[in-house]
Amino acid sequence: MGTKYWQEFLIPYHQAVDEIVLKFTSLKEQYEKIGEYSPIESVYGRVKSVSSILEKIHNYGVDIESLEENIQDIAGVRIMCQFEADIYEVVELIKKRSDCDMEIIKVKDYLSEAKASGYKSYHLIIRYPVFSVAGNQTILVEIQIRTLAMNFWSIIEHSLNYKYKENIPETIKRRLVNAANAVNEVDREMSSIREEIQNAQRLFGLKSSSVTSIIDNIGYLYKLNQGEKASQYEKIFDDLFAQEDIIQLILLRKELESEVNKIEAEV
Ligand code: 0O2
Repeated sequence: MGTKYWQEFLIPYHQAVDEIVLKFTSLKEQYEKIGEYSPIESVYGRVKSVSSILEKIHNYGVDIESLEENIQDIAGVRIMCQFEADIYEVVELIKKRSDCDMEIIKVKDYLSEAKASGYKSYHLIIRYPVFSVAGNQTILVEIQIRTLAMNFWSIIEHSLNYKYKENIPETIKRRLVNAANAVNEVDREMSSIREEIQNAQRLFGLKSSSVTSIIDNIGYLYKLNQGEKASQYEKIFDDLFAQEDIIQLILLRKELESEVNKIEAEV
């Protein structure tokens, strides 16, 4: 099978990965827009290289005719979360669209039970519809969901696998398991202060959106020839911003919004 075969074969896989990455990234942005905490921290996607596919065909004795059903991670999407609890929220988000575009056909839970290597992650194999130049078809996509800390460990461990071709020396294996335990400890510790961290993140998000709204509305007041009012608000804003008084900034935002609404109604 030549280059052209593989290029054409992989078209729907590239499309699926691009679409799914976009869908999850846009969900993350929507959470941010409405000032809610997002269980999705970042999203990454890749299509398996032809060389890795051939390696798998060789290692597992996969029949080329059944390639699409038997190699289930040709299209792969990885979702990173800040906290372990977020992983389950992301799984729920995917379950909700099971009748729509992401039908879950297999669950591999390496969270409740890590692999012997120390690897932790939650995997879902989904069936995803693709409409490409090749026509309409459904393909399998592997979604890996893990915390940032688990991702850090697994990227390094994976790169060692490349170096040692799965013959990682025992001493390094043991140290990797120790490192995996340390990573779990970090996740546990972070989870125990999850609420405080999330409150701080929410407050920071509110501050940022309030400042944007205040500055926009002061500019708008100038445009509406309300220069005196605008400069009064500007002064109040400068003082509150210097004092880092987030609560008063949020109240100022509300006051300015209703002031602008009132003036617009009068015009
Ligand atoms: P790549 O480069 O990410 O594509 P399979 O591994 O698909 O033959 P299996 O073992 O049933 O079959 O699937 P599993 O265990 O769910 O593994 C699928 C993917 O999970 C792997 O893909 C890795 O990305 C990741 N993974 C699984 N175990 C480990 C591990 O011990 N360490 C790390 N770092 N990642 C792991 P590939 O094809 O190995 O690699």
